[in-house]
Amino acid sequence: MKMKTFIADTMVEAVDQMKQELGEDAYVIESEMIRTGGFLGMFQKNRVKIVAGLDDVAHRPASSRSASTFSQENEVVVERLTSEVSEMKKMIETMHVHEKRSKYPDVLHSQYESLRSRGFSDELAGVVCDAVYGLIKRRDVIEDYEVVELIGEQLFMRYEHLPFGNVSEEKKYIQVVGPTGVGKTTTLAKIAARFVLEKKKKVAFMTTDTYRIGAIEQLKTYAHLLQAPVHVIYSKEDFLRAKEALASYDHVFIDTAGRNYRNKQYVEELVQLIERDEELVTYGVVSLTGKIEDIEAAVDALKPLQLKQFVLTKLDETLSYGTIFHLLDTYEKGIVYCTDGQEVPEDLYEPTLNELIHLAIGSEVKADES
Ligand SMILES: Nc1nc2c(ncn2[C@@H]2O[C@H](COP(=O)(O)OP(=O)(O)OP(=O)(O)O)[C@@H](O)[C@H]2O)c(=O)[nH]1
Ligand SMILES: [Mg+2]
Repeated sequence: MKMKTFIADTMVEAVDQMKQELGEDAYVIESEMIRTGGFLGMFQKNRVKIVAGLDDVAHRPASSRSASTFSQENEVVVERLTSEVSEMKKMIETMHVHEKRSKYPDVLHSQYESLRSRGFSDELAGVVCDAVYGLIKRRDVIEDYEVVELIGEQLFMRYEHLPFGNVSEEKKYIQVVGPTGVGKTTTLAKIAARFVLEKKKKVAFMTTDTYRIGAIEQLKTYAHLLQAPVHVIYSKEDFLRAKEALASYDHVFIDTAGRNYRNKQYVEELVQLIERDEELVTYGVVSLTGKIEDIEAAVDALKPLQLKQFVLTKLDETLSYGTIFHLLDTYEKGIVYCTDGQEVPEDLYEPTLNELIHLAIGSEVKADES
């Protein structure tokens, strides 16, 4: 490699000199401003100094490098540049997110991160923290607990119009639907037991789960403890007959099979089997241990069943409580029950919004007196 230094009044002149002397392949390795001339340090002039370089390979006559060597070299360069550009894009995106959130003071930023770690989406955590930021930005000092309380208040205001608890006691038929293994049968047994033990109701069961081996036996075990009859429904006619037979009962709890409801046919079968009327209420059962995308896909598929509210299960197995608020945001339906264990009927409760917020952020909301 050949190297040479050029000094000129401007960068453009220095580069011109370099190209005249070393040719078009020469390039600038480094450049700096220097001061030259003058007298005793006075009247000095700013000039540009560049160190130019010229690779030996560029000196060789073109014929000595084959076309294929050129194209191979070009490919390597293009590949390197593409990967560098994509790295830079990623860095810029990360910087954007960071810049967006770092507008928060530290005390709020750490709560934003805490919401994210509990399963709140970027978007929801951002909306809530933006609102809190609006409230605190003129304050010089703010404590952690105050920020947490303000977040709680924001969540409360956002969802207070939705129904929490308040199972539809006026409905005779109470149906649960949801993906496989979320806890439908166990939860139905818990609810039915509460109706018998606390509300002194006369209850019965129906099940459309004729797919899973042992499903009917599982329900019969619970029904036996409550001395309640179980009707197995294979067809719409079975359903109508069972309805007649159970005319004198206060409530009939309808269990359904857990299936991959992304398959529309399964949803249609269920719609056909259990005739919808004013006396029927359907609750969607969602396990909080599920991935949010899977939960959304299942709930979307269940739309024809007109879910009234959600039952949230397995709260004892996760800390991802952000999923609860994601559901409230996306579907605008409240939560009728939560379950937090396998014990029937103990591990079931009708939540208030305040309790759910407390679970998620560890703060009570003063505004909620309910
Ligand atoms: N830890 C925990 N386990 C639960 C809870 N609710 C249900 N389970 C357990 O989850 C498992 C599945 O419960 P099931 O009631 O059979 O679920 P399912 O939705 O009826 O299942 P399929 O009918 O097969 O779709 C059982 O072992 C239950 O004991 C809960 O709140 N917490
Ligand atoms: Mg079941």
